Amino acid sequence: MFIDEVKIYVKAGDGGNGCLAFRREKFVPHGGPSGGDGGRGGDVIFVASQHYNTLLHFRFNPEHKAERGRHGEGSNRTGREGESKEVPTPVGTIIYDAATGELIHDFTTAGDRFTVARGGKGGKGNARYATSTHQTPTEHEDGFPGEARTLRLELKLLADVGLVGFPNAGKSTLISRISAARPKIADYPFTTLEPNLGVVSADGDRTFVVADIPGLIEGAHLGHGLGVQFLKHIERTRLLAHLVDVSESSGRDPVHDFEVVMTELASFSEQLAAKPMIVIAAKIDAAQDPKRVTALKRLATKRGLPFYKISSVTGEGIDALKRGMAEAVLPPPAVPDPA
Ligand SMILES: Nc1nc2c(ncn2[C@@H]2O[C@H](COP(=O)(O)OP(=O)(O)OP(=O)(O)O)[C@@H](O)[C@H]2O)c(=O)[nH]1
Ligand SMILES: [Mg+2]
Repeated sequence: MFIDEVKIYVKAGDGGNGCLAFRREKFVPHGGPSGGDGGRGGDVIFVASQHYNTLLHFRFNPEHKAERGRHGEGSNRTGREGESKEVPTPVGTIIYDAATGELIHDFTTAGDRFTVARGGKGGKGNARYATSTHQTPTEHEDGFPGEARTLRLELKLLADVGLVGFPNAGKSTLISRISAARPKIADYPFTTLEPNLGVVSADGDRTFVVADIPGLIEGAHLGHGLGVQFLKHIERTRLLAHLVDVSESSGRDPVHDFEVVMTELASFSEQLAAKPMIVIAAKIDAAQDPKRVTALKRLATKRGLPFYKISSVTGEGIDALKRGMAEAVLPPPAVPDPA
C-alpha cells in the first residue's frame, strides 16, 4: 500500500581510446607500434545497505555516473581503469528498467551487490594490430561506451515508528510537522480514517518512517470508535510514540488517557504493548496547568520510558523528539556508508 518510488539515471564509464604510437629510439630507425589500449570504464554498482530505509536520498541525487577509462598511451601503456561507483540502497529495494519494465534485481539482504550498468571496454591500441606482415599498423580503436539506463526503484515502506494515542491528540499534526506527509487535520475525533506514512529525514542522509494511525478510545478492542484494526500496521515498527494531549481542551486526565491506550494496546497484542515506547506530552503550548504535564512525566519515569514535551504548533521540542526517534530506530552512524 505504501510504496516509495523513484526514477534515476545511471551511466557507466566509457572505455578509454586505444592509442596510435610508434617507438622512437636513438639508432633504431623503424621502431615498432607502441600504442597502448584504453582503460575499461567503471561500473555502476548498487549495494544494499541497512543504513537507508527509504529512497529519499535518490530524490536529491537522481543521477549516478561511474568514471571513464583513461586513454591508452605510447610505450604500450594501458590507460587506467575508471573507478566504479557504488550506490547504497535500502534492503528491500526492487530495481526495474524504467523503459521496458523488466525486473533487474531484488535486494533482499544487506551487502547484496548488483551491477546495474557495465563500464565500456577500452579500445585497442595500434600495438595490438601488429603482425609479421603488417609491422606498422595505424589501426586503433575508440573506447566502447558504458551502459546507460533509466531505472525505476521501488521500496515497500515499513514504518519504523508508530504513533498511538487518543483521537485528536495531535498525531496527524505531528507527522505533518516532521515529514512531507499532509494528512487531514481537524478539531474532532477520528479525523484520520486510514494510516498515513511520513518519511522523516534525520541527520544527513538518514531517514526513518513514521506511521500515523487512527486514534484509540476505551473499548477499542471491542470495536468502539474505529476499533483496533489499524494496530496491525504498526505491529512491525521498532518504536511506539505514545502521544498524550496535555492541553485542557481534551477534558480528560492525561494519566488516565495513557493507561486507557496501554490497555487497548495490550488487549490487541501483548507484544505490541511491550514494544519500546516513548511518551510524548502533546500540545504543550495549550497546557495551562503544569501539574498535568508533571503527572504524565512521573508516570513515564516510573515505567522507565523516555519522555518528551512538544508543540506541533510552536515547534517546541520537535527537534529533540526527532533525534530521540532516530536514535531509537536507526543503527548508530559509526560505519561510513559507501557513497
Ligand atoms: N494548540 C495546539 N493544538 C494542536 C497541536 N497539535 C495538534 N493540535 C490541534 O489538535 C486537533 C487535532 O489534531 P490532529 O492532528 O488531527 O489529531 P489526531 O491525533 O491525528 O486525531 P485523529 O486523527 O482524530 O485520531 C487539531 O485541531 C489540531 O490543530 C499543538 O501542538 N498545539
Ligand atoms: Mg489524525
